[in-house]
Amino acid sequence: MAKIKKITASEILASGGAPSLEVTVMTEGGFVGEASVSYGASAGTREATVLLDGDRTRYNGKGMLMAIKNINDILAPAVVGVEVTSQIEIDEKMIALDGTENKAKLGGNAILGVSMAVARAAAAEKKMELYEYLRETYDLERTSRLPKPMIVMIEGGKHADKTTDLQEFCVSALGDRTAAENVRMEMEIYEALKKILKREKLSTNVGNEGAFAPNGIPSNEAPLSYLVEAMTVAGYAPGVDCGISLDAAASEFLVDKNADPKNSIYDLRVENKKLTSEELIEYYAQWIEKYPFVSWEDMLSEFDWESWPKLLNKINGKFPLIADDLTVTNKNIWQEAIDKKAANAILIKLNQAGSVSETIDCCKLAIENGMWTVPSHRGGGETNDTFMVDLAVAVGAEYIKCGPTRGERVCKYNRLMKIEDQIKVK
Ligand code: 2PG
Ligand code: MG
Repeated sequence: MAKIKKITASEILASGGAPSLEVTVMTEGGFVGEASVSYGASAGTREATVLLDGDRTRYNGKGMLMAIKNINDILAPAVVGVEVTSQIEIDEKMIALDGTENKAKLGGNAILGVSMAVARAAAAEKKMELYEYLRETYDLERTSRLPKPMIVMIEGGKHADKTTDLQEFCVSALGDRTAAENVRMEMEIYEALKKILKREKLSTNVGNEGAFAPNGIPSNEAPLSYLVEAMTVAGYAPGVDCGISLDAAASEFLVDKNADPKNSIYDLRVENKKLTSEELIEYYAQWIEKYPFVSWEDMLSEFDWESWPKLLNKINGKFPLIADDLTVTNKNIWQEAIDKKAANAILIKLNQAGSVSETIDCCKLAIENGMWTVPSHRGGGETNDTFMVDLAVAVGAEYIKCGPTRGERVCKYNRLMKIEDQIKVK
């Protein structure tokens, strides 16, 4: 095959207006792979490090020149000359060069950028679509099922000002429509929701992820009834055609991250309530029978390990409990969560893991356990890269989570629909 000839990296702007990284890999045969890296606003503490310059005179310290230097001086010399299709070997080499638990030395952003761009260059070299190449490289089972959209419709928490405490209220498609029909359904619901928010005299401005972020929303429960109404008004049956997925991102409303997790207190600012873990579980539990849920995510903080199994029990198999900040796309932590029966589905973010191989290893663990994988966008700095969609198709993910508007979000659904068209033609 072909060896890697050249690697370049540069700063680009991510959706939040701060820099991210774009990496280009070129093979000796002249094939090119380009990738850019996203990062979160409500990041889990155990995620792979996003190496930032810290130089306050550039981008308020958020520049990525150090990560670029690490690519140029350390990663590129190690990877240039290696067969471009040796993805696993290349990832292992980069992880070893870093040598830390969380990629603190070279930066998860630097390693992941190279890892993704190598995969794209190899797919180009082999004249394969990225999802096909990933399937082949990681020996993933071929499934004809495409992931369904889990679209953030209302956002709060750290993704917007003065809205809900819970971070995301999503509509998730159900049933067996095509990807294009699922996308259409979701966007019709989004339009219906806009009218409902206007009627409620709430703003239809959007937050980080392009979802509505209405100020002065009366409670954390209000969006649930707005979503059910929007589904009905748009002509879809709640619980049949689509349902609700929540991501509380509860670590963000935990009062004291350093307190003993046994004494966790959660501050629901919108309702002026401070709740213990037990009380928070009861607060959520009232909603279980009332609304058509498809999944819940990070309803408790990433430190509150003891409470997760209690919530999972409470849900009692009605829908999956997804771990995001708790497991940070880390295979070992995910194994621990499975063993402790803390969660039974996992959110997947390439930049939490920091390499393509580790991300797919983590997905494989979910697949082996018959559990959902949900590849996701990031709230803080998303880019126009659509790798997460090809990843979702390759691993046979149940859903992809992303926002409903803004170019860096809709490109994900556009890629999904394109893949569907390609599959139809084949
Ligand atoms: C999440 C994500 C994406 P962030 O918590 O699931 O929606 O947010 O990227 O800010 O961590
Ligand atoms: Mg989350």
